[in-house]
Amino acid sequence: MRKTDTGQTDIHPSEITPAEVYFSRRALMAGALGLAAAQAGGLRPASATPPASGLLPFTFDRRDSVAEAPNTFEDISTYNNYYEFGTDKSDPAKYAGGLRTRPWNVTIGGAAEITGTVPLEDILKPHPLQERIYRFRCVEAWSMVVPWVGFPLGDLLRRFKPTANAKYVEFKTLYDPAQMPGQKVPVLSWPYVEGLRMDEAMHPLTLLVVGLYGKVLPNQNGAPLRLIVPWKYGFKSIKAIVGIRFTETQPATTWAGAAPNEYGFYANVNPAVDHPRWSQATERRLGGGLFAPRIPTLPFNGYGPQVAALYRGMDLRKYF
Ligand SMILES: Nc1nc2c(c(=O)[nH]1)N[C@H]1C(S)=C(S)[C@@H](COP(=O)(O)O)O[C@H]1N2
Ligand SMILES: [Mo]
Repeated sequence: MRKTDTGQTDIHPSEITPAEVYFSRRALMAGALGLAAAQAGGLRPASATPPASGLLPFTFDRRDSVAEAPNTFEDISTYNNYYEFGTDKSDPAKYAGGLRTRPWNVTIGGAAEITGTVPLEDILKPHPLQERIYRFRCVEAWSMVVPWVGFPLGDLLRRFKPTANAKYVEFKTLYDPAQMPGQKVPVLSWPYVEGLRMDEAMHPLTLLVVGLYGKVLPNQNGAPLRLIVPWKYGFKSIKAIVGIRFTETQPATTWAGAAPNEYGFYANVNPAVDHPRWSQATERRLGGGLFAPRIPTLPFNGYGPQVAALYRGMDLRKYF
């Protein structure tokens, strides 16, 4: 994997919204939404199917957000890992634009009372969108701060009434080499598969994401539906999800299968456990340039107070 961040951008300057402009506009929008809800007599914004493009309605979740300054939209959407579109950080922004994200179906299967194939609109409709500003850290030791828009994965999973046999959840990305040319190259086994233990999947920090910076997710960031697990290395946060399956045994995940000594199933951010080929003790925030100082990486990416209890009694060197 490449470790440089010198990828060129081909976004037109007029498309770039500086963070300060975005955040003041957001305050105005939130105010307008709040006013509309108050006029309708409702306490929270009505849930509605998010649009296929453009702006999204959301409420800001301050409690689950960090106070750090977000990276720019440009940083977040032009320096990506998405091997279905190439292995270079600049490939996804160049080649993912043509992916058709509508119509889109998600197949829910395995140990649940309700299973079947559900159109994206029905997956999203009952869930009011929240914006949460999360730290995000790639296993390659770069990190960023992102204003994601989504809703807790657990709220979706509960609708399908998982049974007592549901110990894990497995996620699958679309397999369509005609649309995802990287899948013609055997750099990974396709389709990309990820998984979580049931309690991790139900944790309120775990999000299904449909947008960032208040807009529909750019294709290179995993549209129309991707996972975000902020206390785990980035590869757990699978993009373009078409399958969700409740399983009794631990899912065989793509990176853990490709290099089991380098990538574990748990992949919790852990500065005390190095990657076999590099240190995980520090990270470099995107946007600071090549000479940005490295900053210390926090256990569980800083989310230890919320999630450390999930792993009580586990040897995190063995279950890395
Ligand atoms: N389907 C799929 N999902 C994926 C990947 C991928 O190659 N394919 N890369 C992962 C890795 S390694 C990271 S760091 C994040 C990057 O997310 P971002 O491009 O939105 O920053 O996506 C993850 N999800
Ligand atoms: Mo990553």
